[in-house]
This record gives sequence, structure tokens and C-alpha cells, in this order.
Amino acid sequence: MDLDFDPTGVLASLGEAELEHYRALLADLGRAAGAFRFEVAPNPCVGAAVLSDGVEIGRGFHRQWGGPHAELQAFEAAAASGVPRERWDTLLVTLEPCCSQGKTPPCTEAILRTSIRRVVVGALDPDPRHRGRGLEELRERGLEILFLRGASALERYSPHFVEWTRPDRLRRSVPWVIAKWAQTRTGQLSPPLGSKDGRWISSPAAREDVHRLRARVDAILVGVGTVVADDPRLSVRGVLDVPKPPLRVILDSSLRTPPSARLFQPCQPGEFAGPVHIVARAGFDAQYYRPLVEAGAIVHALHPGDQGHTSLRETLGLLWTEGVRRVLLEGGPRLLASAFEAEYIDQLRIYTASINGGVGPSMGRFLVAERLLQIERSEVGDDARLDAFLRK
Ligand code: AOF
Ligand code: ZN
Repeated sequence: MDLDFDPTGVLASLGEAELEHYRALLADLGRAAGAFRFEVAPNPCVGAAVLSDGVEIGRGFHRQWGGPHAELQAFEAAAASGVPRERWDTLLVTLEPCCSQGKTPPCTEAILRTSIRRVVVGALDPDPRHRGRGLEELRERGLEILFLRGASALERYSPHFVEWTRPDRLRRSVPWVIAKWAQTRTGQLSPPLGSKDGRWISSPAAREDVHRLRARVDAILVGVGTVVADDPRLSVRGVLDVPKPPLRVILDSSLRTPPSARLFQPCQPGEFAGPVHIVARAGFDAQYYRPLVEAGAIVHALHPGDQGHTSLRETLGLLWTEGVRRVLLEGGPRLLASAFEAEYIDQLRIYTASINGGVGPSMGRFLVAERLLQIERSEVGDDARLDAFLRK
């Protein structure tokens, strides 16, 4: 990216020590913001801090997809510090503040409502809505703007966002895809036949964890095989903060989804679920259509892909036009495999349970070590959790 922003005369008024202090803070904020990479992607990892008389009084981060931006979180922390608002003078942000209405109002407006006079940023925002406009807007309103190029470079702290905002990626108009599955120790996606917990591989804690992830995506995508086999709700349960329940999208070439599926039942108290979209192959048998629409489904007819199935490419394109930018692909194994093969997967969330054996194919052949980036391993209940980005 070759955006430019003239640092004006601000640099001249600052001493080397102050500049070094800013650079160090921006690098520190950038590193700390990275902890939230899997929660915010494809959004950038962003950190911000409010200073009063050179002293940091509050910092904040963009922590979740759909959640408040770093600047707002920093303002909240600064407010909690007890330092009166009129004494806030400087804002450091690892990324140029946004100036457009997205899932939240523009940060530039929030900044202009404070007493902050100086904004120091370490990277410009390659998002076509911003690209220096955020800084221009603040400068036009009389704020002192300092762009310390490289202090929190996106290439270092948010390489996924650099990829996401590349013109060729944006032109493809396919959402960010997170593939999630639970597997046994040997990598199978279904437990051994006759296991006591039936269809469950992962522990209750991991299942709760999945609900937190579902609450932070725009859509959940599964193949009809999963609907027929498991009769899932694909809803969000046990999560208090659900900004927008995710669409439930079924890839179902020939409309095999049963109209009696649990998908179509109303939500229980505390349960959140988006509309059900069924993506079928054009020319499906009309007799299956009406009962599904009566059950509440929105049915789309798409041109078939190479093998006669509903095309994943077209489905993702359709979701993009529905405003979906972050999708959770929950299976089954065939859909996951074709998404891997066509290189649509951007991010992984894998739960491995302490169960031996299992049924069905393993995804192991796709998990080539060199393709997994920024891996993070953690434990959720009895299960091991792996998060990673996937190199295309
Ligand atoms: C900021 N501060 O902390 C972040 C920014 O998905 P939305 O609607 O929340 O907005 C995402 C866009 O906002 C993203 O593409 C990027 O341009 C900017 N991200 N901006 O001022 C933040 N995360
Ligand atoms: Zn913002």
C-alpha cells in the first residue's frame, strides 16, 4: 500500500524524547492488540491510549468483531481513571481512526467530542472508506495530527488485514471464512460408533466456547448433510451480548432440508438465531420448495458448480451481497474439504477432544504446518483448542 500523509509541521514542535515515547507506546499497543486477532479478523488489530500531560491514563483495544473500536474502549478506560475529561490532551492509535459509519459510529466524531488536541497514529487505514480521510477530517477540524509511519505497521501487527484490503481480495467479494470443527485425537469429526455421548465430541465448555464464536460472526454455514444428521439449531445460546444473530445458511442442492427441522422452531428465551437461508441448485424440484418457505426459510436458486452441487463460490458471493463479511463454516466434512480445496478458508478453530478413534475422514491432510500462521493453542475444558490463520 502506498498511502501518503504529510505530517505537517507538528514534528518540528516535538522533541526526540517525546517522539520516542510515542513510538514505543504505539509498538506496545500494536503488540497487545494482536492478542485479539482471531476475535476481530478480518478487521485489523487496533490499540489506542489516552494521554494527559504525557502520561497514559487509559488504553483500549478492538476486541471483538462487531464490538467497539479501540478509541472508544480507550475513552472508557480514561473516564474510569478519574482524570477530568478536559485534561485529556493526546490520543495514540495504532491505526488511523475511522471516519465512516460501520457497525459502530465513526471514531473521528467520538474524538471530536473530547478535549483531545493531538492524535498520533502509527499506520494509515487501507480500507477504501478511510485511506487517510480520517486524519484529514481531524486535521480540518483543527487537531494536530502526527503520523509516525512504521511505528505500528499493519504488516507487522495485522497482516491478515493487509491481505483482506488488497484490491484483488475485495474485488472477489467473498466473506472471511472461519472453519470450525471438533475432532477426536485421531482427527475424526464423528465419535466412535456407539460412544456414550452420541454425536458429541467436544466437552460442554468447548460447546459454550462455540456459542461465543457464533455470536461474533455474520453467518453460520453448513451443508445439508449436517442438518439431516444432527438436526442442529445453529443458534447462539448462553451468550448475553449478541449484537446481531448470525444468518443460518444451508447449502442444500436439491432441497433435502426437512421442513420439520429444529432450525425452524422459534427461539427459546436467551436463544438468538438469524433467518434461515437455503441455497439450492437452480432447477430444484418445486414440490420441496413451498413447505420450506412455509416453515420460514428463504430459498435461493443458484447455478450449479462443476460437480452439479450448489457452488460454494456463488454461495459466498450471495452472502457478500447480503452484507455478510465474516462466516463460520461448521461442516460437515465434505463441505469443509471442498472449502479447503478451493482455498476459501481464512481462519481455523479446531477443538480436539481426548477421545480415541472415530468415524469419517480427517482434515489432517489440509493442516500443512507451513500454511498455518500465528497459531495459538489453548485449553477449553477438557479439550485442546487451536486457532490459526491460513496462508492462501
Ligand atoms: C478504528 N478503530 O479499532 C478499528 C478500525 O467492522 P467495523 O464496522 O467495526 O469497522 C471496520 C473498519 O474500521 C475496518 O475495515 C477498518 O477500516 C476500521 N477499523 N478503525 O478507528 C478500530 N478496528
Ligand atoms: Zn473506528
